[in-house]
Amino acid sequence: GVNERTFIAIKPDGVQRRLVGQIVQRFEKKGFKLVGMKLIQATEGLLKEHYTELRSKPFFSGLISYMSSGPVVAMVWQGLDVVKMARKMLGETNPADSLPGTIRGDYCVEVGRNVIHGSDSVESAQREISLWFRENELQCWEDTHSHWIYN
Ligand code: DAT
Ligand code: MG
Repeated sequence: GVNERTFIAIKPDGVQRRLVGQIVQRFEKKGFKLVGMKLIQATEGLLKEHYTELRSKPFFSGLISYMSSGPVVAMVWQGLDVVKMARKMLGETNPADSLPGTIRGDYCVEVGRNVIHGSDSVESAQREISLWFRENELQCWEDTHSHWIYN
């Protein structure tokens, strides 16, 4: 439904490369609603929990050091089918497989520096949102032009 939420994070390379504004603008222009956002230096503990499914992968320790190498912009976006649509906006995990027009297709070249995270299912979105945000950091605000986005 229209109240679906996803967790999006602009990774340390995205922050360093000053891509925050352009990435946020893509989600705003699409019509999604921003309900949470913070700049955070993630601890290794948080990141290991966030990526727990990947803990046996050979790239896991490199992934954790990359993700903890600087602040990330953690966000929660809300809207119809936002989990799936945000994944489409991101592109594929490997930027080389990502079409131009997607965030990874437009802004990066290597899988180990792929600029942005997005939840891969509604269940993982709920898990990741509760891992990164407290309930009182999420805002429920009335979107005064939602009838121009939803009929
Ligand atoms: P995604 O971020 O598209 O959900 P994932 O959950 O499979 O992809 O992996 C999480 C991150 O781990 C990914 O954004 C970049 C890194 N990663 C994945 N596969 C990798 C690989 N083969 N080599 C290096 N890093 C990889
Ligand atoms: Mg993933």
